[in-house]
Amino acid sequence: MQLYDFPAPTPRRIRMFLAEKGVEIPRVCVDIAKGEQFRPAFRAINPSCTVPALMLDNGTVLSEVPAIWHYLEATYSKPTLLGGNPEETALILMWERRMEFDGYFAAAEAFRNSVPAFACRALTGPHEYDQIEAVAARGRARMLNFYADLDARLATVEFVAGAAFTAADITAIVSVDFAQNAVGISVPDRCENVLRWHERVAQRPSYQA
Ligand SMILES: N[C@@H](CCC(=O)N[C@@H](CS)C(=O)NCC(=O)O)C(=O)O
Repeated sequence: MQLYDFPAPTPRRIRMFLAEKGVEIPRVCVDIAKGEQFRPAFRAINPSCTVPALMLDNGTVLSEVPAIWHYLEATYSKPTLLGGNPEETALILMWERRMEFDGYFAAAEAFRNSVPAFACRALTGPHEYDQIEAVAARGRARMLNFYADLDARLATVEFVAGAAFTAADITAIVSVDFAQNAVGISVPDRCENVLRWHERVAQRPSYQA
């Protein structure tokens, strides 16, 4: 197995997942800052031109974070990050998807529609799309709503999907860090539950992945 990787938010979701499981697999850096994702050698591996991608020993390539997570969870079952029974798994998937849709995509809208380096590349992938300033503004507004909604959620539970740390926390913290570091949208001081949760999750060794 090898992981096609880069120090960017989405591959970090896989690195954190692996670190939580205590698993190390060989990594190949695809330098997306230099455009290596568009080179024929990588397109042959992942025509979506994105990282992460996981190549299995038989040559099968998995892209898309949830698909890679499910494979890794089935292969390295402990500790579970996707739940131990159907109800737990469904709840984790529900919360994880909300974190991605409301958090990660909000930060990505704000980032990719405003940074000059992404002119004509407002969406990832092989096709060109113009930036739209109104979408960047909407992404910033959505991110603030995400913080407020996450704060309300974390007022009642310790972790995003309930009592245990799960994949939903990985997507949530990667989204928060992406918004803070790449777009400058910090968690407001009033979102005390988010701040407390962030501090706690940041103490886990996997946070450094
Ligand atoms: N839907 C993909 C998205 C992956 C993605 O957006 N990766 C970014 C890095 S964070 C990327 O490869 N960007 C390449 C580019 O900007 O051209 C997944 O869930 O794995």
